[in-house]
Amino acid sequence: MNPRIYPFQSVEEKWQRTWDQLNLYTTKETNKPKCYVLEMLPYPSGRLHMGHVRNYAIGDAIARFKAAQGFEVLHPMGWDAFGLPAENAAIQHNTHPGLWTIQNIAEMKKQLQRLGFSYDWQREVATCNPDYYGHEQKIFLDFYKKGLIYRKESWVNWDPMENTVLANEQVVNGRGWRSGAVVEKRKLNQWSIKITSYADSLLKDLNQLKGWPEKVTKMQENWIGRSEGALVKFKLQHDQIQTLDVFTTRPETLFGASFCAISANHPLTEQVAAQNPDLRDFVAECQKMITTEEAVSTVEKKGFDTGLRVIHPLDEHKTLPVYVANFVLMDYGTGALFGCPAHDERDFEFATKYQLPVQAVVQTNQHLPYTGPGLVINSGFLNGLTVEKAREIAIRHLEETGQGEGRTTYRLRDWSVSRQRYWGCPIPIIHCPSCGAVPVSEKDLPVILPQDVAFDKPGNPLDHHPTWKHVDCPTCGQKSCRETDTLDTFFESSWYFMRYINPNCDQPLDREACQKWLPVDWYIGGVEHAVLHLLYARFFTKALRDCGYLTLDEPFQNLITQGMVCHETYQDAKGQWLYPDEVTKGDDGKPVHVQTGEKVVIGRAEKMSKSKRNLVDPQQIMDSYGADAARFFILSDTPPDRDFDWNTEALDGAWRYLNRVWRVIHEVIDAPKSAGETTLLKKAHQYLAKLTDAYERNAFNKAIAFHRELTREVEEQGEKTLPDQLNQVLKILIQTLAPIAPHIAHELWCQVTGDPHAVLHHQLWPTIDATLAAVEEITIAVQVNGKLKGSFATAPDSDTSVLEQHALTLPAVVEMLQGNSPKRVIVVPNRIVNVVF
Ligand code: ANZ
Ligand code: ZN
Repeated sequence: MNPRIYPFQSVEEKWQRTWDQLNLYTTKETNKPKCYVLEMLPYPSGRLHMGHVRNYAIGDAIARFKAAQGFEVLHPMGWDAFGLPAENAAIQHNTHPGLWTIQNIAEMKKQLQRLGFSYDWQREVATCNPDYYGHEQKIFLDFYKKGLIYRKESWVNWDPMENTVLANEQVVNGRGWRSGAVVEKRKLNQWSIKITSYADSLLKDLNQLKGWPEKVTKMQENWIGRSEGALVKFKLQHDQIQTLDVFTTRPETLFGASFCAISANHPLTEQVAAQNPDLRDFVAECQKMITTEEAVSTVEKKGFDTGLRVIHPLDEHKTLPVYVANFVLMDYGTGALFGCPAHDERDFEFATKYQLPVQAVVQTNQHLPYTGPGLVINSGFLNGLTVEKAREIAIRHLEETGQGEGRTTYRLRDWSVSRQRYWGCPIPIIHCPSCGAVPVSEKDLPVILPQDVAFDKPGNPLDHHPTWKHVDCPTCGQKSCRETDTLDTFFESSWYFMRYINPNCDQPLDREACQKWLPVDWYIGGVEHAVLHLLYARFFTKALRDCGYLTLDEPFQNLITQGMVCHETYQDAKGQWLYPDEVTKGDDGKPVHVQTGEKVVIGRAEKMSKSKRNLVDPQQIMDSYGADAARFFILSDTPPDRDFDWNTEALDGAWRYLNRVWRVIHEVIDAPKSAGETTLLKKAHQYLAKLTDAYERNAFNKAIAFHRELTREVEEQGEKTLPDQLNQVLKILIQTLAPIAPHIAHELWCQVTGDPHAVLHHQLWPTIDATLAAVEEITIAVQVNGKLKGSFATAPDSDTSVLEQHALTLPAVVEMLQGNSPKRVIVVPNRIVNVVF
């Protein structure tokens, strides 16, 4: 064996086998502090993609670093195994969704193991297993008994390609999030979860999530969409007992109201439509439309005058027309509004179209519609007040006169969980002709999916199954039917991380163990889950808490949303997308097709996707460079939360670097020792301090850069350094590489320690020797507009942002800025900060 070339195949295979035999990553019950590191569980599509590799490389680096720091780490993995692709595959390849899924899991598990991630495989969970979804059915029943689940006929988003209902969250720009098909509206009986009853605590508790990226908490805040305002009751002119209730955020503009508008699905609309065929046509037209807010906001505003009039609550001599309008959502507020064209753009557009009055009630010298602050005018007792004050007074007046009240509304909708699909968790309900919807008895759980299903016609195979759904009512014994809807697969992913804690528990959750292990300390996954999965999982935690399973409010303490893995795109002359390995450099250095030699057009880097073929298969990388190089590469150069641009040179570079570490360590161990005093040990502790800090902040790209520098120092000074000092240095070098490249690190560890059975994973992180790590301080001069104003001492090579921060807090600088922010701050590293304002 040539010791100068790192034999990654044999080394990686050897250690993976050994780790497995030692059960090295099995979490034990110890007295060590706990650390739960979790990566979002994958859908078993069949093969890992680079996004997975990045996600799990980040998680594994954290898990290994925490273990080295003395934590008892829980690091599980599982499969989000229900869902539509399995059914589609079954239809296309004439196989069974379950079989397809199991095969995919086996394939992907092999790949994960080949990457050497430190998962505790004994806790593996596949959500399509009755062992899992049976407990989920119990949770469903618990929620049902708590009144958190209900069934109602409602308008739903129907994906005509997937033949199923979609949640609002799954409609993107009016299309199905997965199929891309234009979504239609249908009226169906649906099971829904009352996530709205937790709207307030889901919003308030965002404050607790200090370890989450701000952009994610912001997205959730917007999604929950709390609006404060009032409910106003307008009396109908023809029937003054009935009122039309509207929700408004701007009750202070009531004197500027010139119409009311109601949804096409409002009960009042139905009343009028019963006698008005034209209105019926208009309603039908509205119902075809997609009613997600984004769709509604862009559609042309249309209305239909019902002929009804309502009495103005603050001026009984005034009446307003009532329109049915296509922009009024039935499931927001009360499904009705009053329009104030002078101060709302949409109302203005509507009023212009239907020639309704535009009366300004907030003073402005800008043109209408004006939506800013100001003093109220043309509004009787509200005149002269600020908008905020007038709002308060208007609400008090409405309350005192019994015409309304203060009201808070949320944009968040209840979560509709019914799916008309086979490959999902059966909803444990039986429909009895006399008793209605009856929960399946707990002793009859799990309700297991039948194996023998056919996909030969559209619709739900569970519904077509000859026997499965026919059962007797648990209450009265009458012939009844099982619910044939299955649950949205987001249901499974809302609680899997609690099941890992004790996957064999005979209850859904092991209360005591959850008490110990939750919350998850680090959760890593894609930002595309910012509002769906992450909101549902938060809701589940609170609902399960209220069902007595847990005592905690929030499931995920720290969240890392990793950026996408991007690659440039290639197209041939005909516009066909090409795979990266179909492209090479021609004689003139320009890109050409490998086979035809034809010219290739390079497009900018975009998220790797099948459709654009800008993919690199992780398997190929593992085969040609090894797991460590793949992991090292995907963590270098870019912080975890940024998009990662593929760079083949950097991949080669990662591989070459690991070889270099290998060679350098061998060379210095083997060198004849004519050693003396060097600065290497001091340097090593200085780098150890920087590396530790980088790992603490999950700045793996920084850690890698520091590691490269430390290797260079070892290369330069290693052979001249005293053996026992050198030994310490090499250990630091190896241990600080281990979270990212654990195989080579373990092998080198055995060589440096001379113990072929040493287990690096059991080694604690090296302790920083503060005296050795101490760096002389340097002085940074601080100028304001080019004049010297002071100075401060700091460590050499401090970040520019650190220097800038420090300079801006100097009293002399604060005084000169007087609370203004500087125009520019120029930092010359290690020397000077110049503040310009
Ligand atoms: C009168 C008014 C005057 C309004 C004004 C705005 C400006 P946010 O802030 O998003 O909560 N609205 C109420 N219910 C609605 C529904 N079901 N569908 C569509 N729009 C509805 O929006 C609240 C505002 O949206 C409410 O305040 C109402 O119009 C409208 F100068 O009431 B406003
Ligand atoms: Zn019955």
